[in-house]
Amino acid sequence: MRAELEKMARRGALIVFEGCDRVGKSTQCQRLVEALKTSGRQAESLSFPNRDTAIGKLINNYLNKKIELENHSIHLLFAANRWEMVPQMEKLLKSGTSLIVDRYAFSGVAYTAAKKTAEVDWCKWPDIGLPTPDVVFYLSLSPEAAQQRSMYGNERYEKAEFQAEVERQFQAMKDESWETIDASRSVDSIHREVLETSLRAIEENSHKDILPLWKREKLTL
Ligand code: Z5A
Ligand code: MG
Repeated sequence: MRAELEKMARRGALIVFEGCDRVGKSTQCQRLVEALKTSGRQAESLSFPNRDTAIGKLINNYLNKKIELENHSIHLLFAANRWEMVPQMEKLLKSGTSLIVDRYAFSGVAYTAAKKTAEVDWCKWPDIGLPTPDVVFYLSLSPEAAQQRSMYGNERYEKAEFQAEVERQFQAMKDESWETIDASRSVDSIHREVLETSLRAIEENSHKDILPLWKREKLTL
């Protein structure tokens, strides 16, 4: 009976993949969800921007250069696109489903801050209070290597110089929940490392509260 109750109270882990363009985030998200499901665990994937919602469609048009939006405005839309998914995310996590998330608030900050039109703390503000990830896999790859990968260069931010600044912004946000992964390795080799760390994160966090992201008092505004 007690074991049964404990099992019911277990929450899923929030696992995020971050990094510059074409570093292999979506590939690894897909592999991880498949592996977790195959092992009998509950897992779902989620990606940001979520281009299916009304806000996401606006973001998609911006990324595909069909519309222009002022830098602060598009930043707030990316944040709104995450907030609109929070009720569903919390429901799934509480029900014991781990969420494998392809880009999150860190992308939001890194890409806007790289434009140099808004301060980092201003960029963080709209995402304060989102569920904090249990682990962030930061896939690291040189812009030159990323450019060799297919489909690079079609969307708004896919320029090597800009990507180098985005990388600097990501590096400045790292904390103890981040695992830096050398993304120049094979898909299988990265997957093995990611799976091992994810299984540990699922186990270690299953009875912990989901904390809010970023501390308001640490921001200087
Ligand atoms: N953005 C923002 O500004 N603010 C925000 O808040 C958020 C996002 C959330 C669209 O994101 C843009 O939105 C993005 C940031 C900005 N910038 N731009 N442009 P997106 O996530 O939708 O972008 P995407 O089109 O999916 O690209 P991506 O995510 O950068 O790619 P990826 O997911 O990292 O890579 P992949 O699709 O898994 O792999 C790329 C290719 O490499 C593919 O052919 C794979 O087969 C290959 N690959 C993957 N792994 C390997 C390894 N290990 N070796 C060799 N080849 C590999
Ligand atoms: Mg992707």
